[in-house]
Amino acid sequence: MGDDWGQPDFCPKSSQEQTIHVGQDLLDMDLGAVTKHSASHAKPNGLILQYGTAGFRTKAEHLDHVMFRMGLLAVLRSKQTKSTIGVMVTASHNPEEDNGVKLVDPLGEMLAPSWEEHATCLANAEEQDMQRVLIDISKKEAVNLQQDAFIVIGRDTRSSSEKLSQSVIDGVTVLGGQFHDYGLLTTPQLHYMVYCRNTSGRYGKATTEGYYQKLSKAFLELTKQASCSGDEYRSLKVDCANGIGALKLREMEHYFSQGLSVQLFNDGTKGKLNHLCGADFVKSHQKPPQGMEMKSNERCCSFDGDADRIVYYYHDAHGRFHLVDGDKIATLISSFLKELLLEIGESLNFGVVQTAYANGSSTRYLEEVMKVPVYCTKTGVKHLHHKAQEFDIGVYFEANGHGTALFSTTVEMKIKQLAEELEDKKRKAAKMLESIIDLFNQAAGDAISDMLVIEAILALKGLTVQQWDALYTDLPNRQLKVKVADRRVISTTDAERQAVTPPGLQEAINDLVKKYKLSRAFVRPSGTEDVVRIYAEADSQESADSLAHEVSLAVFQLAGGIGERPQPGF
Ligand code: NG1
Ligand code: ZN
Repeated sequence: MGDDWGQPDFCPKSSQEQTIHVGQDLLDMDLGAVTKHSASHAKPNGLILQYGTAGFRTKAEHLDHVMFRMGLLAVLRSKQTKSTIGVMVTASHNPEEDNGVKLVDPLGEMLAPSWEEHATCLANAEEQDMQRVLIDISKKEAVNLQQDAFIVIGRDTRSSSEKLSQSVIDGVTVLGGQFHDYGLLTTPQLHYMVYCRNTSGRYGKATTEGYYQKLSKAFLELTKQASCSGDEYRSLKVDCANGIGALKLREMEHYFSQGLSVQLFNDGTKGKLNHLCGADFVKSHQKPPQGMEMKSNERCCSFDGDADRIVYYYHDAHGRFHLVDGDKIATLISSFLKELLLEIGESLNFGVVQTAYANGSSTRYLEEVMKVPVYCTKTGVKHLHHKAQEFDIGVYFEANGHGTALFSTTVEMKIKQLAEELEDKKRKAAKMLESIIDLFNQAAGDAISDMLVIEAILALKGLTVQQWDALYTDLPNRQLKVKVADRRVISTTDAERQAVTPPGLQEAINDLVKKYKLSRAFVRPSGTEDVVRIYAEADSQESADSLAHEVSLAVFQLAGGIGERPQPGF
């Protein structure tokens, strides 16, 4: 997303020129009250925001009106779907000064694309157009305004989050919606709550207690089957990015402490949120977070600021840092699930979903060694999630550590049945599968749930982090950012692997890629920052760095770079 100051060009203009005929049910919406309350959540003049990869995200001080309006929108969405809708106030791995908001759809999924457009429209409407936009949305989506609405709200630990979530509540109540404010939650916990509430508790109990119990029970069921019980496998250092993950992991740890002991770092007691720590820092700088004491070969992991991403890492005996990212997590999980399926003699439709950022070695390993079909989607978990839903079992991960596994209802039922019917080794495998299904957060990628899944698999397989890391060797890679006047000049195709505009850019990238061995490069406009992202990989770090730099120069030149020309060196 990122922000912009100028004229909105997102909303259809047609209805501005039309006379609006308002039906009686639309008048049931207390538009007068909306206007009155909206005035106390005024939109900064000329500010334009877009509902991007992860909702709205920008400086917290610019978000009050967006929060109020997302409260309104959540009520309309809830009325339309006749379901509970979630609103999460967070800016994930962004700096402490930022904040953001996203809506969670009935099955814990990201908001449907047509509603993302409504969100953008509503957020950018001038005060005098608010009523019209609300009526437009209600008409277009055939919202029955008589329907009840229920909204659940969660927030991260940012100092701005509490006040902003109050603005959401203001929006919800002014349209007559009921709500439950969970207060501090990780993003995936809020997704879980929404999912539980809309499936009449079948997925679990919609409380933090219910979440802790469901996951811990599944984790302990699994790990009690592990033959190696040495401490070596059962303690883990966790960098919590000074965020919500620390609070929630503290609350939860005694539920699973029989199976795993966690040592928390960057727990928010001193450091600043996401500053020199957290999953995003570790992944993008390829170095350990500040404030973590790492001994050689010790297994460590980092959450991001809202605990929906996780990456692992360790120092080897020579002090070299090794990152074990989302691609390796997907590989570990896939191989474990495939083994269990083989054991119980079931061949199911199994697929792995990645994005263009997945390391080339991981794709090759999955396809050629593990013989698993791999699919590539656009960046942003909603794309991966939707693709993964097409399979009986779909595992999806972004390289940055955001992901989970999804199991179709039919598969879940079948596994439950097999766990009762089968005997001996097969029964054991089916039981394990049953527990691991419960351990995944199927509503969204979840650092806590993924951590427990990984820890269980490592314990069951008797694998060290080094052995896991040795599954394949990552191709050296580099990610860079370039500032341009308007990043929308870059459009892409083929799951963002090819640039369509500006003219000449893809040709330039193709020529540069040809200069290096085992190389690949692509560029795309970020959905969360006002930058163009560059990705390059090649046979050596030097080549990957050099290719990334050359591509960034091409972007700077052909896509309207601003500020200083990109310099070599990192
Ligand atoms: P953008 O800023 O669109 O690249 C980043 C991540 C996404 C996703 C979103 C939401 C990379 C390269 N991009 O999106 O994968 O996680 O943030 O948090 O990691
Ligand atoms: Zn996050």
